[in-house]
Amino acid sequence: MSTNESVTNTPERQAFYDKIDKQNLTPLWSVLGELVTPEPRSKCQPFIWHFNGIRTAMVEAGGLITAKEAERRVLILENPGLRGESKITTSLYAGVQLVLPGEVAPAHRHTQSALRFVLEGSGAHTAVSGEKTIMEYGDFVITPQMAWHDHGNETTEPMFWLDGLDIPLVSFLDASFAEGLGQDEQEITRATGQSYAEYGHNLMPVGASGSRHVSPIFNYPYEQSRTTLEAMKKGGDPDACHGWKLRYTNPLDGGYAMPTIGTFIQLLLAGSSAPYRSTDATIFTCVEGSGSSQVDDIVLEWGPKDIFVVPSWKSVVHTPHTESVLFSYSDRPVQEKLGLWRESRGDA
Ligand code: GTQ
Repeated sequence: MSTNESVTNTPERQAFYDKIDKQNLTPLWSVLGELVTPEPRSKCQPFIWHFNGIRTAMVEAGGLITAKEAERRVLILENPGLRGESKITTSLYAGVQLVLPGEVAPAHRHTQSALRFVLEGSGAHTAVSGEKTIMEYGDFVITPQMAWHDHGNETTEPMFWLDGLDIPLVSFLDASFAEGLGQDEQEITRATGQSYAEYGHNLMPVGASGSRHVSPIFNYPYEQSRTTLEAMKKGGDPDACHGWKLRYTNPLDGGYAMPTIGTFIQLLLAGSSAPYRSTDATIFTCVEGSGSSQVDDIVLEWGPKDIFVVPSWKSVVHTPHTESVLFSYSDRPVQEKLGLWRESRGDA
């Protein structure tokens, strides 16, 4: 199919366009080339936020507003190509949240799904559907859609984490519902760690009938992820593009842990990976190590807790300076469900 970039205008055509405009009609041939592009054409840009800069701003925010007043004290990471839209990629949101010692972020729930990836602090908690989980560096925590959740910090250190939500996806579909509980903290009805005890060890309660949309595990501890990566490293050669890369799964069906957001953790050795691109724009954060990632001709230099974006269909080459661990998330489960996801390895 031709991609109709430039249909010439004539006075007759323009007069026709102006006339039908009053009927809320518009000619496809003027816009076809922009609508149906030969390849993804995204406003999303490759970009990196260094944690130090975010942290300084967050600490300043901590002096300006409490978690309670803000409801969530978060600074949104806005992609420079998508300013004003509260998006880090076209379909996903990212923010960094701070909960100071003694604070509570009050209980609410919404149709948007959230992930937390812990960047700094140890021992603060989030409560989800009646169960608390204690959060440690590198833990991946899920807040399923419409699950009541509140966050608290009973430690003496501030707690920072990366929030990843499907806010743009849900608003694209006009499917946002939200409500507050009307009290700071929800009632706790289950023991801390209960979900992981029941579902996190290759066993599950017989007759379990949880939602298959989302994993019944809501904290995937880093200690476990790291151990698995190390075992993979001992067990075989790395993938040329990804090193040793793991997908977080829902133990009920082996699918993604969350319905709308795919989450991954990978171990890369020093040296350059083979070029890779895929249609799921991906948000990365470095857990251990340091290095650079080249996206087209832009070089993003990262160290621990830095957060960077690789847009859809842009080729990326990772070059860790030392052995490194990256956590990442994207809308891949959605694209796969819709038959849209594509990847290409190497220079193809
Ligand atoms: O912690 O519930 O970054 O509702 C944005 C919206 C965090 C949360 C965000 C939210 C939350």
